Amino acid sequence: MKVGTVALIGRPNVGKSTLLNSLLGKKVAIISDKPQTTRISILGVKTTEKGQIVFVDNPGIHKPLHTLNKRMMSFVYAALETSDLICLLIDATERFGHGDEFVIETLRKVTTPLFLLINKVDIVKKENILLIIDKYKDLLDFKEIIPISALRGTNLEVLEKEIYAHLPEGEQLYDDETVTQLPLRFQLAEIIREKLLRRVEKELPFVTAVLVERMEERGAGEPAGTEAEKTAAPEKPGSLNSISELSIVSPNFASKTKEPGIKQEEQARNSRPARLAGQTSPRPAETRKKKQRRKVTYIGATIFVERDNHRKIVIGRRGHVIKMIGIEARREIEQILDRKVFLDLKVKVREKWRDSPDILDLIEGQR
Ligand SMILES: Nc1nc2c(ncn2[C@@H]2O[C@H](COP(=O)(O)OP(=O)(O)OP(=O)(O)O)[C@@H](O)[C@H]2O)c(=O)[nH]1
Ligand SMILES: [Mg+2]
Repeated sequence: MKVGTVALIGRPNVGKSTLLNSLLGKKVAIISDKPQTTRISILGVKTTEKGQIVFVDNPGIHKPLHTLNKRMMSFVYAALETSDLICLLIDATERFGHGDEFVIETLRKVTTPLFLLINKVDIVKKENILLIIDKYKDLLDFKEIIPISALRGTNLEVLEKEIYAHLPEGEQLYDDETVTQLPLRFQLAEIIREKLLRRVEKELPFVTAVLVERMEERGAGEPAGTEAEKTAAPEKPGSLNSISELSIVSPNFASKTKEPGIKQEEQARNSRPARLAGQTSPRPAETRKKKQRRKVTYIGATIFVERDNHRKIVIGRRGHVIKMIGIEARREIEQILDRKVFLDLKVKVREKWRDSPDILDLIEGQR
């Protein structure tokens, strides 16, 4: 068996998380067109008849200004130290600049075998790829230089073959079924953050964080999210109920079916036949089943921002933005949990949370 850890490294937005998901054939990491989406190292295990590759997606390499960013970079440094192979991803559509020099300098100190992956070749001309190869080939001691498209899956088989060729022999580190080790709570917070990143611009992506504070099962008799319920069970930030831990062992973000639109969903809910007068009551077992089906998972999450004007942007005019984030996140979460979800999103201002260890600890505590 060939077994080893492969770190995906590179500047923000080059496509590391897209590559992780494509290699695994599953959505494990969230993706956005904004830089600094990934904030921690994310493991993705791929087991084949040849062996087991543990891919480690990482935050993008950047000069850290805040405590958050310093913590992000510490994941990168740890990954560089503990990997058997490093894949440096670059974006074929971007010109070489200071950020790339910083990456090269960071990697100069590392002795681990190194591949160069030229990503996004689906949207550049062949001549440009040759120019990039020419620019990079002598900058570091690359064992392989492979043009890929993480999005389209181009050349990923070649990449995997070359990775196996460079990995040591060893015992499997994880069982065959393991894909990632992310706790459910972290995944859910990330899904919410992904939908949020889609809807905000400028500095907003950098100043937002998501904390899933509560998650519990609620029955049909106690409608989810009412004020009465909230007062009955006071919020305990950082605490979670049992369900979060037992829901998913091997998380699968991948969509199973095409979701019905909101309208269809609402129609379905409204079209439940009302019991006619004189109709006999259902038998107890049936009632239990029905109740089970009607149970919802309540998820209470907080979106942190740094200023009140950020809060207004995230909420949007008449709550439009937060509503759309909520709808999109809830749909994906319902697919993962395979049950109805009530998603309760709040937006809180915490000045300078990016430099507040208590908030950073809470957010990191989700993983
Ligand atoms: N055309 C094209 N776009 C890609 C490709 N790979 C990634 N992208 C896009 O590039 C953007 C960034 O992708 P991510 O996977 O989030 O990048 P990342 O390197 O993980 O970014 P950070 O987490 O911020 O460091 C997204 O809009 C992706 O859709 C590719 O092969 N081709
Ligand atoms: Mg990423």
